[in-house]
Amino acid sequence: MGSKKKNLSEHGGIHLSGAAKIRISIVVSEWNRTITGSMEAAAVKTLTEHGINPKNISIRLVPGSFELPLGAQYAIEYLKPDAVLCIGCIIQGETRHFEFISQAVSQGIMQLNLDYSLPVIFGVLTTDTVEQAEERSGGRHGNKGVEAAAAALSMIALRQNTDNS
Ligand code: DLZ
Repeated sequence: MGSKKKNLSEHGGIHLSGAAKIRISIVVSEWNRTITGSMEAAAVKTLTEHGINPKNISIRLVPGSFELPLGAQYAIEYLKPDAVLCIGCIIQGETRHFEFISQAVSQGIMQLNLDYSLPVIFGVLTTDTVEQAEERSGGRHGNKGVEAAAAALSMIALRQNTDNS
C-alpha cells in the first residue's frame, strides 16, 4: 500500500539553517538488533548527508522498544538535543505483547513531543513478520531509519522557519 508521496525517504526539500550546530539524539532498541542496527546506520548517514556533525549525534541503547520513551526523556533532559529519533522494531508474535508495547510506545513518544515541544520521532517498525521488518530496514520498502532522520530534520527546519516568520 506504500505510495511515493508517503515515503519520507525522498527528502530533497529540507531547508535547514546552521546544520553543523544541530544536536541529535538517537535512542535505539536492542530488541531485534540486526534490524534496529540497519535503521540506526541509515539514520546517521542521512543526518550527516544533511550537514549534521557526527560529533553532535549521540546514540544510546535501551533494552526494548517499551523503554524508548524513557530513554528519549533522559536524552532530552541530559543532552539537550534539537530532536530525538526513537528507533525500534516490534514484531507481531503469538502474544498480545505486540499491541501493548506498540500502543505504549507510540503514546509515550507523542507525549514527549508535546510536553517538551521537541521533535521526538517515531522510528519504530511494527510488522507481522521479520521479513516485513527486513524489507523496511534496507530492503525493497526502503529504510525507516532514513525516514526518521528526514522527519527530524524537517521538524527542526519547520521550527526555524516558524521562529523567523
Ligand atoms: C517483551 C518484548 C516482546 C515480546 N517483543 C518485543 C519486540 O518485538 N520488539 C521490542 O522492541 N521489544 C520487545 N519486547 C521487549 C519490551 O520492549 C521490553 O523491553 C520488555 O518488556 C522490558 O520492559
